Amino acid sequence: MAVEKRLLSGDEAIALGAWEAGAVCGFGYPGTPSTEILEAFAVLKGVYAEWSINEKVALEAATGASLGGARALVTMKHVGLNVALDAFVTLAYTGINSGLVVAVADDPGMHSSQNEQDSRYMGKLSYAPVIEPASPAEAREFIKKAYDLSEEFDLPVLFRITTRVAHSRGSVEFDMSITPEQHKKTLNVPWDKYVMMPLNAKKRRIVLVDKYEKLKKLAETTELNRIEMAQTDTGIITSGVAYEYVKEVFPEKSVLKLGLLNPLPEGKIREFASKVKKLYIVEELEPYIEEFVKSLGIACVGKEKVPLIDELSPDVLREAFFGAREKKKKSEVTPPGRPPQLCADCGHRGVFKVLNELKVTVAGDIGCYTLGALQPFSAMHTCIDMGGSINHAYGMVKAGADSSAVAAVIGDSTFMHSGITGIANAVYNNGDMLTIILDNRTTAMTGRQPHAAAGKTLQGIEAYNIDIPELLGALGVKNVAVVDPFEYRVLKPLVEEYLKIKGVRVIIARRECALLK
Ligand SMILES: Cc1ncc(C[n+]2csc(CCOP(=O)(O)OP(=O)(O)O)c2C)c(N)n1
Repeated sequence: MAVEKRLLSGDEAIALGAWEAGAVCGFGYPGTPSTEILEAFAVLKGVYAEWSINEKVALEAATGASLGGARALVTMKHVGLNVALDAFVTLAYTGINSGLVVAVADDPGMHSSQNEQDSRYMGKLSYAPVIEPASPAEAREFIKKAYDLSEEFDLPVLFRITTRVAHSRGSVEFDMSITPEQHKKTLNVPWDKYVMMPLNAKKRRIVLVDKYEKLKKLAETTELNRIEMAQTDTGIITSGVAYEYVKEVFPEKSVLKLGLLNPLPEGKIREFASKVKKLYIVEELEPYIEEFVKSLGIACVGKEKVPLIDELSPDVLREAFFGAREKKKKSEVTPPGRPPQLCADCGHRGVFKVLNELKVTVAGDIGCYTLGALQPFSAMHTCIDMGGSINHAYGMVKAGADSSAVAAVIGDSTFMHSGITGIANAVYNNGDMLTIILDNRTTAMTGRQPHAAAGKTLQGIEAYNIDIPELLGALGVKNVAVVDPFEYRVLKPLVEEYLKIKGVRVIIARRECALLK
């Protein structure tokens, strides 16, 4: 035994815990604050890890790995789970072979996300267990339990973290000299379990509901949920990082800390509620626990006091419970705001300069290039979901907008993630719009991860570099041009010309991300 203590982020602790639990395959798509989980997992001994092309592909590939007999880890941010949800919901019906855990990182406060959705509901929707740690140390410990639970109940498990758990560092004990537990099984795919035609799915739905009833019993006894009794005038039910804030702000109060968030433990909640005079629910984002507690007919105070919007912190709780005067004093000096900007040497700048000058209505997408919406470019008018831009521009023109004054912009990683289908749809349905692919040869925004058109895998292996112009040609796009966005004298007339052409046409503005060099 060579037990060490290190300061690890929650993301790193998840990677390590999964490895210790014998996960040997990891699949994911980058997305803050989840990205570092797979990056940390990819360098561990004896594992296979990849950036899949998107989150749905990652989950499906992990499903294959699980059926093939390997414990599998899947990583994504909360919005990625929307992309993978089609696969996830029915995977709960089929179940798994070897343990499968989906680590999903929510982003309360939207530090780097387009929405603030609460993934705990996805567990409820799909009947899958949801486990939530409060700290990096718990992340390592709980993910091992998640694998055991996955195999015990034959279900995929959602392992939900939030930004503060993912990115904060804490002391984590581990032993790198161990050989991870081996859980290797053999390929096992009985057709009546995995072919979800109605005949089988109807039976699997019954199995799923039955498993859920058993999970409810487990929720009452599992160590993942614990009561910490202290003063009984007030009791607080909480989970995740909110638990840490509760312990800091209300150190003398009784707490029910939930680590298993789906299903919730009715009996334990009733027991705790009966022991305290006044019950509060302190949770980030939605009133997920609160609604359940109220549905049991138990009086409690939750979102009337604890904000629904933005992340919590000890200060936010102090303000909510004791008023602004109790807030810890902040610095008197307010530093000036520093909105993010495209790097000085970023190729995206050339494209947005031209789009601004030509006064084009720009359907945008998600990546560094979303900054093209800000000054001095002010050349992006929509940005809703990954891969949406092409379809937004397509729909605008279908509704009557002038196709010579509209364009979609999309990054190369985003195009591979979910842009290809938009082009295929537009070609099929006689679309008429210009798309500009901002090809900087990397997934820059999330930290420069390689992707399917960038010639390298996550583990640094040379890979086939999917040729975007050839791909577009195969999809039936007749007009495709490749240009360096810093060649202003070439780019501007090219964009003018391509705005006027009819049909689906694509310009690839290719210049390597300045930070790659
Ligand atoms: C469904 C979903 N998955 C992941 C993310 C996280 N994310 C935001 S932008 C981005 C990719 C950006 O890469 P690219 O399109 O190449 O643009 P660049 O940042 O390089 O300009 C990712 C992975 C997200 N917002 N939504």
